[in-house]
Amino acid sequence: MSKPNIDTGSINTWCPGCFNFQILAGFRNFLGKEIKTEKQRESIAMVAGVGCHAKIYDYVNLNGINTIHGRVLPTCMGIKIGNPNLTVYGFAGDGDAYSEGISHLIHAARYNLDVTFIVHNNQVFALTVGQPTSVTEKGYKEKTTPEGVVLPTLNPIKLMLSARAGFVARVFADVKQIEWILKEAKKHKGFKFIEVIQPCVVFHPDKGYKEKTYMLDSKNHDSSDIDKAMKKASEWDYDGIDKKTKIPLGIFYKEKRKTFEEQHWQLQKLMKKKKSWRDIKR
Ligand SMILES: Cc1ncc(C[n+]2csc(CCOP(=O)(O)OP(=O)(O)O)c2C)c(N)n1
Repeated sequence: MSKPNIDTGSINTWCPGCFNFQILAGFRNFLGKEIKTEKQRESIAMVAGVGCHAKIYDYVNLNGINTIHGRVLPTCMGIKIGNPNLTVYGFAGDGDAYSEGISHLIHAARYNLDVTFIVHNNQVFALTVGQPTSVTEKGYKEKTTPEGVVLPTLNPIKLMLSARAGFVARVFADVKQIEWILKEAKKHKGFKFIEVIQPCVVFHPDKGYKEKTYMLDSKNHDSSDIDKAMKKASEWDYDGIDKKTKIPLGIFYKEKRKTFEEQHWQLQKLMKKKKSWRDIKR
C-alpha cells in the first residue's frame, strides 16, 4: 500500500518569498512522518479561516473545514467534540485570532480541548491589503492609518498565560522550527497555542526579526513556572524592534491540566469505543 499524498497539488498563489511557504513546508514535513496509511491521514483534521495564511487549507490533503474569518477555533472545537478521536489542527492569522476571533481564543484556552492552534502572526491583515491588527506596532502607517497606529499592542503570549492555556509557544516562520514545535505540541494533551512570527513581504516586511530572536531552553527558562513565563513574555511587546530588542522563542509554559474531553463521560465513551457521534444509534 502506498503512502498517502498530503500535497493537494493545487497551484500556490502566495507572494514569492512569503513566509507562509515555511509554515506549509514545516507542517507537511511533520505530517509526512506522522502519516503512513490512509487511516492515519483520515484521523487528522485541519481548519483554516480566511486570509493569506488560510490558503494553507488548499495545499494540504487533509479532511477539515475552511471556515469563516475569526471562527477557526469554534470550528476546531466543534470537530473535536463531534469526534474526539480526531487530531485537530487550526490555522489562523493574527487578524483572525487576535482581532476578529479574540473571544474564542480566550475561551479555547479555558476549555482545554486537545487541539493545536497555529497563529501566522505577520502583524497585519494582509489579504485585505495591510490594515493594522491588535499586534501592529505604534506608528505603522497605511491607507486607513495615514497618521500611524496610535493604540498599544496586545501581547498574545501574556494573554494566553492569563487565560490558562496549558501549552504556550512561539517560533519564527522557519521550516525546522515549525516541525520541531509541532512534534513538541504532539506530546502535550490539551489546548496548544503556537504563535509563528512571520514578516509579510508586502505589508510588514522583515526588519531583521530573526536576528533578534533567541531560543528558550532549560538553562535560561523554567517552562513549568508561570511567573517566569510571564517575565519572558514581557521581554517583547510586539512594539517594533530596535537595537535592544530580544524576542524569546520556544516553549514559554507547559501545564498538565485535565482536558475538556477527559471531564465528560460521553466523550470518554466515544474515545474508548473509537467512535464519533455519527456512529451512535438514536
Ligand atoms: C467575517 C469576516 N470578516 C472580515 C472579512 C474580511 N477579511 C478577509 S481576509 C481579512 C484579513 C485577514 O487577516 P489575517 O487574519 O491577519 O490573515 P493574513 O491575511 O494576514 O494571513 C479580512 C479582514 C471576512 N472575509 N469575513
